Amino acid sequence: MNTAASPILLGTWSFSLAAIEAAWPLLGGSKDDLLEALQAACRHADLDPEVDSVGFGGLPDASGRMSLDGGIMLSPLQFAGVCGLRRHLHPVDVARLIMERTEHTLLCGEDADDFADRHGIPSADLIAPEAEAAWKGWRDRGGRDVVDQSTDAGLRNLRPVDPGLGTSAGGRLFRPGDDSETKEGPAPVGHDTIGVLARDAAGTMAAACSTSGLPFKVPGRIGDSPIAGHGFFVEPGVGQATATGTGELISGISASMVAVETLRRGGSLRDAVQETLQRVEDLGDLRPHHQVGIIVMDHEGRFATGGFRPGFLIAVRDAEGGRLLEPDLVLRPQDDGPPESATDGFAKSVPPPSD
Ligand code: SD4
Repeated sequence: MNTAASPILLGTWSFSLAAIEAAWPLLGGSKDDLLEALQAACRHADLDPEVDSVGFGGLPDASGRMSLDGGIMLSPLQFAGVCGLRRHLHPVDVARLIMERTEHTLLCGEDADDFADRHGIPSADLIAPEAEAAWKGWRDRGGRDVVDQSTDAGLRNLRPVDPGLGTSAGGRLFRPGDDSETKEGPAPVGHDTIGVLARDAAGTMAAACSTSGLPFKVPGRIGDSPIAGHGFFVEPGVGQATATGTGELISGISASMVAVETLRRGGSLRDAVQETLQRVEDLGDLRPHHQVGIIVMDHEGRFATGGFRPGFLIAVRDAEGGRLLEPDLVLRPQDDGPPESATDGFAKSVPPPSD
């Protein structure tokens, strides 16, 4: 549990530490500064080819094409998400435009890309050579339906396990088909997003998420990250939250909404984390690769964090500097390390096209 006062930036996973560090100088006293800081943090992760779950370094869908999702939120009256971008690298930039220049809260697909074009956002090549190579490897190993082919496709360890910084794994939480070992053990694989919670010196809160979603997902699949209440939620005067991990589970319980609603009903920050993770547990039918990480902040800038299973890390940047934290609560601490196997898949993907 943290008792930090404002201003503060929190990010999901160790790779977000560099992103929130880059954003920190932008965190001034205006709402515009706050949103700029969130955009800068997400852009930083989007641009990093070493981060294989967000933006340019992210892994494509089953067809070999990238699609990016994201969202931004100041309040239940000021938020927007965008999903399925195929030509624009920074979903949070597009989401902010939707929030500020339309009366809508969610745009998707080609029309969202066209919307970004019309507002002068340059289009970009979204797929890094390494990500394309990973997709080709997956395809060449017969990747088509992870449910049946998790072993053949090299997708044994599907749960994201954050190796922290300074390891050979760098920002890679997801390395499908990569059997290489890090110093800490098998190369971690998984799926993750950058979620950022910001609070400025004036006490204004805002949240954002950016992701490439699940690797090799069924084309058109959308997770939690662009949807308010799921990947992020902000309630001025109460608190805010962001969730990461298996989007289908996060959406199934409206995880960020549950966390903030727990605060609204008088629960503590720890209650909010516990309630959210317990709802995941209560879903039942959980598989070895399932993971949910949650960060909850109250309106005074105090926060608490949790992971359903071990392997989640949180980045903090405040007046004391930047650092990584272990979650305050891990609901299933016994589920340590990557799962031995994942006999059930997570993407139920379609066959990839042949050349
Ligand atoms: C999703 N939750 O699309 C997102 C991305 C992710 O941790 O894996 N985040 O499911």
